[in-house]
Amino acid sequence: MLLAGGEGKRLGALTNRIAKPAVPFGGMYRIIDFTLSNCSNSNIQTLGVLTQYSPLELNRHIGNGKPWDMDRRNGGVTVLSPYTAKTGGEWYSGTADAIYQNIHFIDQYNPEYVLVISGDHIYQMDYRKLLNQHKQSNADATISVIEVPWEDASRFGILNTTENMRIYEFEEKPDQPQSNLASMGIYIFTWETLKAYLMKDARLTTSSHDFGKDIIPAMLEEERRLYAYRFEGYWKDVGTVQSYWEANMDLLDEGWGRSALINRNWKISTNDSNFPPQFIGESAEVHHSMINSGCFVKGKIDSSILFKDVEVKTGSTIEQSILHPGVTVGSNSVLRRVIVMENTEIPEGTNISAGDDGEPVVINQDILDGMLAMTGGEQR
Ligand code: ADQ
Ligand code: ADP
Repeated sequence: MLLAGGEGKRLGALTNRIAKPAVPFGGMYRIIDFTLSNCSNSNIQTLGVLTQYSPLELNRHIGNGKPWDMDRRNGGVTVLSPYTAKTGGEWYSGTADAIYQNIHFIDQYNPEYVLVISGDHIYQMDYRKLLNQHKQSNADATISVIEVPWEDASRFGILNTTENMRIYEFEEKPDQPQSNLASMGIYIFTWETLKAYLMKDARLTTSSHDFGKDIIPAMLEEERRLYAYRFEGYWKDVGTVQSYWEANMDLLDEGWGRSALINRNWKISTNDSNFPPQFIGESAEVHHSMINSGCFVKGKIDSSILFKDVEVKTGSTIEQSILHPGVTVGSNSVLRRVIVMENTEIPEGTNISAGDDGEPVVINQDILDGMLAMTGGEQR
């Protein structure tokens, strides 16, 4: 069960119209492609995707699931919006409620175990290893964990384990974290146990119906067998503009970027249309960047990611920036640490730079028009 319904307020303009998992990522993908590809590479054949906020583009992207080998008659991918749930017509109030409202969907398959994952993480993980550990330790729940920098710990569910990885302490986003071992929000549950807890939780008027806030603490309280599975590797929750920008820039790192995107044993699949080959003009200079097809480059590109069908005209410089599909940059413009959203037209001579320390700037046509009106169309 893939949770893809959060609003993603902290991504600002990027999620004005599209759900966070559908935000373009890495030159030709969307954020959710990494998780969907983990599912197909782990040989998961039945997947429910729980959507809620601005699901249109996300639904279109997932389609019948063919890119991820989920277009099958039995199982495959099913998009579960709040209105398709049995109790019907009510929005999912929290992550646990989203699963609760789809109990009948899960029961159709009579599973022994259920994997619960998020649509907004960048990582490569074989869920079969998580499942193996879960079975071996005869657990009620197994939570995938990773060590995070201490200064970030209060953004996560933080836990402590015994030597054999049994969890004895868990706190959702604590003000004063007692450890830096963080829940990745990736769980395997023994279905019978989870179902009982979901049904009990649904009756509690004081509950926020959230896995981290309610379900896990309730299981711990009753001394259920909760285990941690240590994940080794790259993992990033792309919940903020800063982390979205960093995760994109990380792909330009030859080590991780290469293993992430060109790994023949772990293919990242997406739903993408064909564009003609990119054209790199005579005056162009391109360094340390990813340029997708259909691009028309005559300016200077450094440490940047250009999605399909982007045009950068002569005399312009693009640095540490991310240009979504269909963006055009007029001549003699400068963009530094800027994220430009789909189809934005940047006029000639525009200069937009984020400071080195602050968050990167996010621009769409409305924001840009506002900026240009303020400066009377002059350079800023
Ligand atoms: P958060 O990331 O803050 O913490 P949350 O906001 O609950 O978790 O979102 C989890 C996932 O569910 C996201 O993919 C979100 O889009 C989706 N989602 C949220 N509300 C939903 C709804 N009503 N319907 C459908 N989908 C919904 C969680 C854990 C922490 C852990 C971090 C790791 O609670 O313990 O440390 O993930 O990122
Ligand atoms: P917010 O906290 O900004 O209201 P939400 O994620 O709760 O964000 O909701 C996103 C949008 O969906 C908002 O426009 C909100 O009014 C609407 N919304 C939220 N819950 C419901 C509901 N139960 N029924 C109908 N619309 C809802």
